Amino acid sequence: KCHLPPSPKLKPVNHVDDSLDLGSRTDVKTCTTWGAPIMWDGMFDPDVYDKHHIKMGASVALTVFAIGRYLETYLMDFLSSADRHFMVGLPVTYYVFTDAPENVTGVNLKAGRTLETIMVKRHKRWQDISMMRMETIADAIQTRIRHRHRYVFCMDVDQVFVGRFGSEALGDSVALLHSSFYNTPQETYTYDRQPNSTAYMETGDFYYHAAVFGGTWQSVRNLTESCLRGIMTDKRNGVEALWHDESHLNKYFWLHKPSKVLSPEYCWNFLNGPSREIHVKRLLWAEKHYDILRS
Ligand code: 2GW
Ligand code: MN
Repeated sequence: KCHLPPSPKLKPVNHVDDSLDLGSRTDVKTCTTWGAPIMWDGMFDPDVYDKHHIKMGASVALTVFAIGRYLETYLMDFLSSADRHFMVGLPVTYYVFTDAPENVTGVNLKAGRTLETIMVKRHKRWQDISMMRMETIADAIQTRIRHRHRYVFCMDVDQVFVGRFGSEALGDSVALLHSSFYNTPQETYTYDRQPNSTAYMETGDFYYHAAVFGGTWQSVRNLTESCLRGIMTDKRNGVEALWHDESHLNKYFWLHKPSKVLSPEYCWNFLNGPSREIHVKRLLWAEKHYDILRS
C-alpha cells in the first residue's frame, strides 16, 4: 500500500488518496519508493476526489505567464480550455502575469472562476523570462495567493487542456513526469551536470517537467524561493543551469520529495508517437513556433 508521507506543517486533511487503487494499473509504476502515488488514469474515482475537495472548500490558484508574443499566440486557448477542464467544480483564480495587461481582453469565464492580471517587466533574455517566474510566483503567493487559496498550480502557457485535469491532482507537493523521459533510463535525464551550478546533480528519481508543478501555497512558496536562490547564486557565479528553471526544479524535488507525482497524461507532447500506457490525454503541448517566438 502506498502511504503519503506525513506533512507535519499541515493539518492532516483526511486522506482522500487512500481511496486510490494502486493495483488497478499493472502496466505502469503507481507508487514512488518514498510512498507518493503516481497518478494514472484508472487508479482513482474522480467523484471521490471532487466530493472530498468540495467538502473541504478547496480553492485553487493557477499561475501563468504570457509575456511578449506568448500572449497573442497562446493565452486565450490556454484559458478557455482551462475553464472547460481544469479543476471543474472548484473555485479557481487565474493569475496572468504579463507585460501587456491591456491585451488580456475578451476572456469569458465560467461561474466561480476569476482572473487577475498582474503586470510584470519583460526580461531581455528568454532564459530570464522563464527562470525569473520563480521570483514572481513567490511574490504573488506572499502578497495575494496565500490569503485566498490553499492550492497553487504553476504552468507554462504554451499548452491546451483536452481532458479532465481535476482535483485528483491536488496534493501537498506535486511534480509532473516529463513525457519525453518517463519511460527512458536515468542516463537520458537532462539534469544539470556542471559542478559549479547549484542545480548540479548526478542521480535523481525521475526527470520532472517544469511546465506543471503545484501543491499547497506553503510548499510552492518553498519551492519557488529555493529555486530562485539557486538561480541567483548561479548568476553570481557566472553559470546557468542546462534547462534553466527546470534544472533547479529537478534538484529541488530530488532534495524535497513530492507527495504526489502526475503521469505524463497531465502534459503530453502531441509529437510523441502513440503510447500504450496513455489512456487519456489531459493537457497537450501546443505547437512551438520558435522561429517567430524566439527571434
Ligand atoms: C521563452 C523561450 C524563448 C522565447 C520566449 C519565451 C517566453 C516564455 C516568452 O517570450 N514569453 C513568455 O511568457 N514565456 C513564458 O515562459 C511562457 O509562460 C512559457 O510557457 C514559459 C516557458 O517558456 P517556453 O514554454 O517557451 O519553454 P519550454 O516549453 O521549452 O519549457 C521548458 O523549459 C523551460 C526552461 O528552458 C521551462 O523550464 C519550462 O517550464 C519548461 O516547460
Ligand atoms: Mn512550454
